[in-house]
Amino acid sequence: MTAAERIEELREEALSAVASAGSTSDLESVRVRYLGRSAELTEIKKSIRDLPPEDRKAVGGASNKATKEIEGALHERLESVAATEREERLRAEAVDVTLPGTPYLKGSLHPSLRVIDEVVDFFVGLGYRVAEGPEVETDYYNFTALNIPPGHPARGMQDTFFLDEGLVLRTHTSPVQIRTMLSQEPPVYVVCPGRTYRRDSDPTHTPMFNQIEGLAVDKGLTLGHLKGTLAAMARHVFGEDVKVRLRPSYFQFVEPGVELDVSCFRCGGSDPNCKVCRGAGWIEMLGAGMVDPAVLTEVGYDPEEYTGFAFGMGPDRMAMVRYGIPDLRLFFEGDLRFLHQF
Ligand code: FA5
Repeated sequence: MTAAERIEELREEALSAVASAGSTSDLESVRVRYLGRSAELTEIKKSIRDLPPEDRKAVGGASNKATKEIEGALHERLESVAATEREERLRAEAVDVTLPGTPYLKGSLHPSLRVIDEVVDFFVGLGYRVAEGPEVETDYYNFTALNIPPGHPARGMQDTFFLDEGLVLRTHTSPVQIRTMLSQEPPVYVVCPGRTYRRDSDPTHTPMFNQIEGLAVDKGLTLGHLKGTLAAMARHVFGEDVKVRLRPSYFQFVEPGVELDVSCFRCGGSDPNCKVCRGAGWIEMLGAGMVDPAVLTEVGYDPEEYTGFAFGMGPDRMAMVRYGIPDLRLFFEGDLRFLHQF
């Protein structure tokens, strides 16, 4: 076979290989095989100089022509194969931006926490400091220092969870009053939110519940200051139009003791069938009073020089009233269907 015939054979082979190549990498293999450094056609070109002079022109011309043709075919085929590959890739990577996104669960603040935040914010705005105390409390702070000595019947009124060795789960946030006064000199202005525990369980009582304690001790504080402060707080939490009233009450660690009612923020007393106040026109909100001089003496404050007022409220009950929730136990069951409503 002459060189020219072999070149023709290689040309045909290469062109048909190009035509049947289905991908850019197939085409690259075809290129290497027919035009690469050790391809047969390349070898033929390199050997031209060893041919007799009269043959050189014909073989040179034929090999150049074949090379150009194969290059042209490769180039053309590459364009169309690359375009197809690009289209396929784009189709595979396509994102339908109109599809709905993955839904995610949004958290929300617990109704009690909303009330706690509002009350605490209000007092912080007045210049009160936030104080905290332990939930496992000693008998001394929970009772004795609050003027409830061992054996006193007032202890029985709070259904206490007793722990070992004189420890209890605190039944109210009032022990934080004592801890605060023992740790600083007057004047004192603190609010103390926290969890409290009693052996109670019915629609308006749960074994764990929140309280917010407040304590102010300074020179010249009176019941008027207490009433004014709590009235402003009630307006902040329940709306500008609410009125407040004090009723006499009894707590061992205050004298006099009072309970504070707020006018029904739903009906203002005008609806005998009101679901919030049950027609009474008033809602009981918290216990309060002037700090008993015996308590001030116990922490080393001079009751001749200082007076104080204290109050303790149940933000869970306040949230029940505000959101019209009939059973307090719902608050602590962690049922998302309930919690997502807030
Ligand atoms: C006290 O606990 C007093 N320490 C409050 C106080 C502080 C009076 C300072 C004077 C001076 P009482 O037992 O009434 O008071 O509870 C206060 C509030 O806690 C109640 O009005 C109620 O809202 C809430 N509370 C009491 N027991 C429960 C319970 N088991 N579940 C939910 N809330 C409760």
